[in-house]
Amino acid sequence: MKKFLYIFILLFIVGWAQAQQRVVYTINDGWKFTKGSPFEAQLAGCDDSSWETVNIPHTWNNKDADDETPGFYRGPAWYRKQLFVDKSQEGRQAVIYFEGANQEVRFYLNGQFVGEHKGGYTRFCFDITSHLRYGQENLFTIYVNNVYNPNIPPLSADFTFFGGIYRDVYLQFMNPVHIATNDYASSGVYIRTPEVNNSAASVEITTLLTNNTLQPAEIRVENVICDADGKEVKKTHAEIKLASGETKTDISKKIKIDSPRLWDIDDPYRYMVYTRILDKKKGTLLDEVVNPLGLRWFKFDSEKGFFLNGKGRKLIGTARHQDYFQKGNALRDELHVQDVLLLKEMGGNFLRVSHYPQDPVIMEMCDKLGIVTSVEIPVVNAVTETEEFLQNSVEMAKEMVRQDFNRPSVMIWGYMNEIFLRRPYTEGKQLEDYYRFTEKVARALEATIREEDPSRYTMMAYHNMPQYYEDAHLTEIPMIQGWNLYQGWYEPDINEFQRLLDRAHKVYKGKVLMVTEYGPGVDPGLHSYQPERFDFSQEYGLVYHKHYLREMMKRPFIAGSSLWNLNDFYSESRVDAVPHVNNKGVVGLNREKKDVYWFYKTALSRRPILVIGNREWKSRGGVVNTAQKECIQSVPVFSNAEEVELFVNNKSLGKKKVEDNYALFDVPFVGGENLLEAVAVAGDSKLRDMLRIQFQLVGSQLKDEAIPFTEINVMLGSPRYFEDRTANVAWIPEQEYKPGSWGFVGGTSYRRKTGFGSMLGSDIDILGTDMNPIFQTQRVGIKSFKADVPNGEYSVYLYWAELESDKEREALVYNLGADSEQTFAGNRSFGISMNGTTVLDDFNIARDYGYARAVIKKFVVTVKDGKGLSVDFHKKEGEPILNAIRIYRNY
Ligand code: GCB
Ligand code: CA
Repeated sequence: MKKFLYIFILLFIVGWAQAQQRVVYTINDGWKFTKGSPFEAQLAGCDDSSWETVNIPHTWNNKDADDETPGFYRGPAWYRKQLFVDKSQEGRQAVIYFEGANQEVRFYLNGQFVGEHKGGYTRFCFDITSHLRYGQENLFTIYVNNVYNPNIPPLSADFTFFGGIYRDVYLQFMNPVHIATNDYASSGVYIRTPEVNNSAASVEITTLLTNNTLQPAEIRVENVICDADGKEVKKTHAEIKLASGETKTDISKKIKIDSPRLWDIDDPYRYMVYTRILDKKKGTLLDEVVNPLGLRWFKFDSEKGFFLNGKGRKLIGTARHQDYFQKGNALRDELHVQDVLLLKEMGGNFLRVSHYPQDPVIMEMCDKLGIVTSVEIPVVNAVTETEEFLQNSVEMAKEMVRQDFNRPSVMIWGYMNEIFLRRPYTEGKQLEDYYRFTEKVARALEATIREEDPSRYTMMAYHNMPQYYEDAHLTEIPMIQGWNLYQGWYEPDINEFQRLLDRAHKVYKGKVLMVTEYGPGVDPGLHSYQPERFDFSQEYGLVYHKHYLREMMKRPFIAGSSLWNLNDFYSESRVDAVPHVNNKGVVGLNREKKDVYWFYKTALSRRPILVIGNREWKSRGGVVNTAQKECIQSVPVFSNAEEVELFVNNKSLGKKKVEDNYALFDVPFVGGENLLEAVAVAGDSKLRDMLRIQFQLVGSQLKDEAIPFTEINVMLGSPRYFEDRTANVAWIPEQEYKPGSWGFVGGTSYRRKTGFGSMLGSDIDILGTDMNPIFQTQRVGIKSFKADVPNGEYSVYLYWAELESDKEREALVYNLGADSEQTFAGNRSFGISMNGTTVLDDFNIARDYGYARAVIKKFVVTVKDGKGLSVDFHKKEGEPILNAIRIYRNY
């Protein structure tokens, strides 16, 4: 009786389990983690009690990105977890599925090696059926390393290679007779649309089927195409016999859909395809997989650009890195979702998913929102001349294509970004061989992708050294040429941009052209009314983007563009206004919107827009320059209305015509709070925007009682304004001293030489501060800094950093040819006196602090007898310097 009951229960459980569908859930939480290689970490005996506990998505480099030490941990690490697996899953197929881990993974289950994967940006999975213990705890151990491996791309790149399991991990359980999971971690279903037009579409569905039981299986395969409301539109079926252990392909051809609703940028309509397999006799459902189906046709034309469903559409959008403030690459899904929403809100219709395949959620969102995409594998900067490198690259290309095969948004597959940026040789036979090998890799990738998916286009992105790519025949190979252009940034002449476009159009006749990258660095805290390249100001950002957008729009042969970049991102070896961060994003690492974001949104969006720019500049400052004791500074108001009116503290400044997406108003700011209010009419809608700004007014006559002196914060050698957002201090540019006022006496602005021309100040990372900008510019040869402040006691802070090193400055790798030269300042030493009292006699910054380190000295000075303050510099050796000064009134 007891035995009977037992069998009954067992039958019940097995029967229930078999009727069950796929079960998929994440196993992200509570992993034990350690860097390094502990002894036998995959075995139960290894003591992990002292390891950290972490959740996936996880990277071990997120803190490295924000600390001062150059470099980041590139080495091995281990994750371990005991995980109870339900008894009810026994007898089913079990798979562990990774959305991505950087960069090499070895997976062990209950002490046994299960499988490995190479490459940090594609998905992969392992069958764990035979290793699992059901109704018990199982020891999952995962070895991951992000060590440089010459055979795994990328070898080098302008982004940080965050190590870890930085995307979700899942367990999947399914019937042993199922839709295959082992085809490059794809869905096992490949949907093609050989013909689509307005009246009809034909669909072809290929399904990989696996029988992992010991018996033959007779199954029925069904594809049900449903519309977005879930109503059945078409259904196919086939009957198939699978021998034990066999995998077979079922192809359902010529499924016709009449009057299809198309997938388009403005109406990204998706059908869904339910692929099911059923037990032929019993009719029970064995397995089911769902895929999106977008019906669209598209083409790229070398003269007229891009066409979607027969309509010409200029593709305008961004590239995107998977970074977030202090998280590195370990982002939860919502953060990915937010990025595609930001792009859509900006009016973008194109995403260059670069430089690597990204989280599935990104692709889902692009499908959903009508964003055309190009996805690429991370073969960046250079190749290694080995068969293994070539093979790994080809494998990555297959993974990429198969994993996102069914995405209606994907129209381009990319490979190789600026592959000759880091050529290991510059001439001779070695260079010749290197070119030949790179060409071989390119041809292998092109052939692989075209064979895998002839329905899409291929693309490669070049940097502005066309000769290299021509010499290696790389300009001929892909269907689309992508150009990464930075004229007016790395190269001085912004007008060279359109000349290069016209050249490419002429020289590469018949090739489709896209601008795959362009953009200047912008620090939201920096502003300038004399914007110039490399100043990282919001204003230069506008100058640059305005020019590029205008020139691209004029040229129908430019099929599209992806500005660099949607968001700021971490690049450990980079030194810009913010250390280790590439700040070419139109939004910041925390997704704060810069003025250039509003510019694009206004230019691209069809909805009425009115936004007062400089939104994030909450503490501003400036010197009185009107008789009414105000300071006039310009503020952009972004709008697609014809004209806008701006009120400042309830007074109208009149109406202004909008040109190039914004109107620039000269705003008279008063000290303290200012209320800006913009109004405009666009079509039927009345638009209004408001902004409050704190303004720190500095008198031009410091003894002026109408503006009592409290403090001034001045950056020397610079026309830039900088907002210290931590302490809400407004830094203002220097001026020359005039009696009664304040300013420098003598000297010149420091400019660093770059490969082409020079830049204002330096872009080296200043150690010991989080306010690089106030140390990156300086006045060289300064004689005095005078301020005719009233009598009282003052704190005087002097700011320095030695910007000139005695070592040849390491060429900034990613400066695209703008190699820097660093000259030695010589032995710089000078004296300083305050109102005649010597405070330092032999001040040698390099000697006492070294190169590129922030030095701040605070002095307390009493000003008497109406003499004001004079800080005087006395030359001993080399030229005296000063980077910034803060004068703060104590009493
Ligand atoms: C490029 C690279 C990209 C860099 C960018 C830059 O051309 O393709 O990876 O981040 O330039 O900012 O220099
Ligand atoms: Ca995810």
